[in-house]
Amino acid sequence: MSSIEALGYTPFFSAQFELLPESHTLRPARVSAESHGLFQLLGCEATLGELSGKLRGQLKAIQRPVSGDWVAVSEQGDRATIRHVLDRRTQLVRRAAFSDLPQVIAANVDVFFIVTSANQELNPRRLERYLTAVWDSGADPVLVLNKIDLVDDAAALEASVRDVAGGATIVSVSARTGQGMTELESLLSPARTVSFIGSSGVGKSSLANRILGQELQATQDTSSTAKGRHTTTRRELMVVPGRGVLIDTPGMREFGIIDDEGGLDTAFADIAARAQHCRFRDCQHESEPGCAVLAAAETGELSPERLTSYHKLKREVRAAQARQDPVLAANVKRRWKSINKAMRRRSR
Ligand SMILES: Nc1nc2c(ncn2[C@@H]2O[C@H](COP(=O)(O)OP(=O)(O)O)[C@@H](O)[C@H]2O)c(=O)[nH]1
Ligand SMILES: [Mg+2]
Ligand SMILES: [Zn+2]
Repeated sequence: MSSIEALGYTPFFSAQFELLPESHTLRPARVSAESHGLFQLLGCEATLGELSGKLRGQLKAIQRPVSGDWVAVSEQGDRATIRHVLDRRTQLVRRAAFSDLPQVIAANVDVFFIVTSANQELNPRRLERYLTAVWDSGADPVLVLNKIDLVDDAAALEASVRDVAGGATIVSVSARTGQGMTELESLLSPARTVSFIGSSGVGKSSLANRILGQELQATQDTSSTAKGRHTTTRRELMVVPGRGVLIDTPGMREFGIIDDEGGLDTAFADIAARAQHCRFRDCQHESEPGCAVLAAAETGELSPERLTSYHKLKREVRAAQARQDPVLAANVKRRWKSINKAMRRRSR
């Protein structure tokens, strides 16, 4: 495997690159971090790049390169000019806390490890939110329950999130003792990009460090309080030799759902499956007669909290769509991909 392939340069990207009219004068590179309009690059000679003037004028905010993006650059020594941003295979989008605008957290991630801390109260509602966003992104989610060294019954904990997880794999680990790390690491593979998301202090950087086998990421010891302190200041992309690519994201206080309904229907595949038996095709499962979803909530087959959470996220998606940037319409393809995934899962 060449070094650029080890960075995750698959035919999806090389095919796009080779179709660029001036591809013989350019090189592919992967963005590992971004700060104030300067992009850290891997895979080419230059280590830092800037957008070409033309791109600066053309790109919508959501199209600007982020950690994980593949770009085509021309180089002048250690500096590069980014001439093209290759189409993303996946993108994780959230609604930014203050501006309300869509913000891409990471691009071209294959698997998101959604990390929660086993000792803080596990919040199923937050997990549903992350799962929705990850299914929307086009990547696969894995639920990671970290810090199991601090709990007595890890199996009970896993059982408590199984309904919420749906089709997602659940892995219990401890970044401190290394317990469960073999299972987590078995999900890595060369040329595949994985990333950790979750609230601050759940142990994302500690897990990344474990995998890398060295202290590349800043973590901070915060004594015995459940809440660790936020120490990651920017996203970073790292190659784990022979085992793929890893992107660490900063902790996010809020994760506003912005995007399609495909992710929601995948994260709530249990509700989507029942909805097929509602009397009305466009049933909103609020108060309609013959609603199979409400019936399931009444019998306790479906937890009322989960239904409430579904409604809440759905409203959030609607509100976001009403303000939506037209560029997001490009996500239609990904939405169908994730709906198809849900269908496959349901029919299994
Ligand atoms: N007991 C215990 N503490 C952990 C574990 N993983 C991380 N921590 C601690 O939790 C705090 C936050 O970890 P960090 O990796 O910086 O979290 P991040 O904000 O998600 O990147 C630090 O004090 C870590 O030492 C674990 O598995 N067990
Ligand atoms: Mg961190
Ligand atoms: Zn219904």
